[in-house]
Amino acid sequence: MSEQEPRIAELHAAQPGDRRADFPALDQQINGHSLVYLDSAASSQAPTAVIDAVASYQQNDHANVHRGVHTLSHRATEAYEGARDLVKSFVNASTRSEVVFTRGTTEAINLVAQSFCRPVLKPGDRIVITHLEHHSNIVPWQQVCEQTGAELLVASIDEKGQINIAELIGMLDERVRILAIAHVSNALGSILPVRELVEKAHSLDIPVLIDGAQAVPHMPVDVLDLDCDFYAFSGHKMFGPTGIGVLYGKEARLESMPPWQGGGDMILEVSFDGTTYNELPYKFEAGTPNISGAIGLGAAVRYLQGIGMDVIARHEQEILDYMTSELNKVDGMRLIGTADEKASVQSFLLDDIHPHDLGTILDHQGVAIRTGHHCAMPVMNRFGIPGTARASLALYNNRDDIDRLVESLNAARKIFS
Ligand code: 7TS
Repeated sequence: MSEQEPRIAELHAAQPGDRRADFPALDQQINGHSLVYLDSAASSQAPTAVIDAVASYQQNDHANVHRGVHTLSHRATEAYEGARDLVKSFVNASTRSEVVFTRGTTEAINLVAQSFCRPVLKPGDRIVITHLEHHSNIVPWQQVCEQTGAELLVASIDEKGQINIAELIGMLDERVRILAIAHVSNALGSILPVRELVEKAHSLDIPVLIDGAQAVPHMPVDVLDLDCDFYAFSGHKMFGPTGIGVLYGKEARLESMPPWQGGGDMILEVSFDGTTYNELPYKFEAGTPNISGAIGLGAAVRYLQGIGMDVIARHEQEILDYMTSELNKVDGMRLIGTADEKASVQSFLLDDIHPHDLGTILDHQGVAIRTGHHCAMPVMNRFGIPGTARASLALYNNRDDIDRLVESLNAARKIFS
């Protein structure tokens, strides 16, 4: 064997798709069939590296952070803050103080709505979003508009599920206090031209929040390059634990914001005459944080960096293209979400089979998809449908998974014909 060969073998083993063995939950039978997991947009499975990191912390190092002089507290603090450093490098933030741990994307967006927007919004001000947002990037803005008298403007989408960019840009003027947009739509898979939109918004001094929940697990994300003011994402969609997520915010923006929640850890000094607040990012992390969740998220970041986000994006694009062409061959198929730029998600309807019935039949064959409105009811209204079936991909999916999906869809057609 030449010296080259083991290295080539190693590189080959590192390709996504072959990574199924890293994810113990994928190795099981569901209703007598090997599991095909196509619901990663809702929540992805965790690799052994993440499961072990969380277990090792719980077994050996658990204590509260930032407050103990004893060894376990030091270890817990080091691991928790180490995870912040990993996230910082993963999204290319400028400093670790720009990485705020939250419960997830939802909490991150609520934090911005309540701390960044609410104190300054007044009647006549505007917030701009798009028609394809997840409820998490709609409802917090509706609430803050109700609280302040500001107005919510919604940029429309076309039949393919692409935003009408000219219309959106036309909405941006001196009345707009924030533009809040998804990076990737969870219901349609459309990739939004976020960099271009940030540039346009910034030329009018409008800050931009990007909901990156469906982007971060699937493609390289560089917040410095995007130049966005805020970027939100969730650990459980990127192979980490639930209950942990991140708000990235530009330091100057975060500095200018009052704390959102009060309690331990977010203060420097408390007396009944008044309280002074801690520095960033702790100002926004009141109470004992999700320590094991952050450590698991750090392990997920390490895992993703070990493969490379470029490699993952290329792999998923290939599987997505294959899935699209194979689904198009199924009689009675109607794809919902056919944007030119897409990632990782395909919604569809099959004949007039109710999506829930379809999901149940697929589950009987070991194929896990999500059905319903996907927390994007306005998208469903736009297409005049109550819901869809949705197959969503992650780095561990391969062509065999798509073949199994198509087989089970054809079997479902037979049952209903
Ligand atoms: N934003 C987007 C684009 C999402 O896809 C989701 C979750 C959220 C925000 C909320 O994330 P959380 O972690 O705070 O709950 N999307 C989905 C989904 O598509 N199916 O289940 C959850």
